[in-house]
Amino acid sequence: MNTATKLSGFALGLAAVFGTAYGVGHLAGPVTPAADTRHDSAGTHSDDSHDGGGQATATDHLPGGLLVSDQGYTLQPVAAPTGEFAFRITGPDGAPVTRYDVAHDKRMHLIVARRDLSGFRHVHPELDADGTWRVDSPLDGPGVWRAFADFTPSGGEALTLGVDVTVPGALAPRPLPAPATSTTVDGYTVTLGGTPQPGRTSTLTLTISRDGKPVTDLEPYLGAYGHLVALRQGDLAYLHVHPEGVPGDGRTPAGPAVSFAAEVPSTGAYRLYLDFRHGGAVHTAEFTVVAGDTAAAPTAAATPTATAPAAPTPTADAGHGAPGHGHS
Ligand SMILES: [Cu+2]
Repeated sequence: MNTATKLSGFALGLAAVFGTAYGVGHLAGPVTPAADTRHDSAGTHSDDSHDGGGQATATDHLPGGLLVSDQGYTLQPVAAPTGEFAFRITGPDGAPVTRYDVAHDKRMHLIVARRDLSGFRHVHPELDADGTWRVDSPLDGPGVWRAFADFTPSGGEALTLGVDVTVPGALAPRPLPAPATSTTVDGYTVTLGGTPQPGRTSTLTLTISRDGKPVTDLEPYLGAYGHLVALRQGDLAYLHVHPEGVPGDGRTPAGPAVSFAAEVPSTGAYRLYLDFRHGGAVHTAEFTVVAGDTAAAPTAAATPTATAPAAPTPTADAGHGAPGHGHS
């Protein structure tokens, strides 16, 4: 088993993810901002001018997933047969990207969630020769979905692009569930220890049990004992956080606890999604957490979809007549 290579790749991925998600350049060591990459238009990047060591841009301070196009790469959903979801990534030259680096065992991670933070899925599409990614649609029902493509183009750095996709039909918006430190999924109980703090690294520890017994034989999933995605309420900023320790490194237990180093970019409510593998299946445990000022704690009334069920933004209709809206 090529542990050194996997570990190295994992560490590189980790640095890239953290750099992208949190804008903490010091974690990304070799990544240095390059003045010419402030321009995202095609043509400012040539394949031989970047070795993957650094394509920092003015958007580096943003969390991932907020942009449909960044650093010359654009996420484009394409028409697909019923039951399938398909998309392309076009590169700085405008052509679909066909070469990707493997990160966390896969060349493409597709994460979807509705705008109300329900319906989370994490799937792995297959790449056609022409650069189209296809997968059985994870868009499980009507609503406005955010689809995140988390990938590393060969010769580039890790990126997470996001795009809204609407599935027509009657929408039953879900209020954000209240913050909790314990949840159940598929017969497992998962507890959350730790609280994310804006702007600094916090340890989040998720502990898994079943029938009252700690689970100590978690199975590696994508090279780790757990994958944690956090989405910020309000804009679905995407934070992909990875566990401390790697299966097989001689010091990382296979449960019941999996710890993550997480840093959230702001106060506010976040939905955490923990993917873990046990019994030959992947399970997803979800939590709502509030970072920083607890006055920002979510309530049903504060949930965007509660005031505008058919729109992804709370003031799309009411705002025009509201005092101080600023149409002058
Ligand atoms: Cu994945």
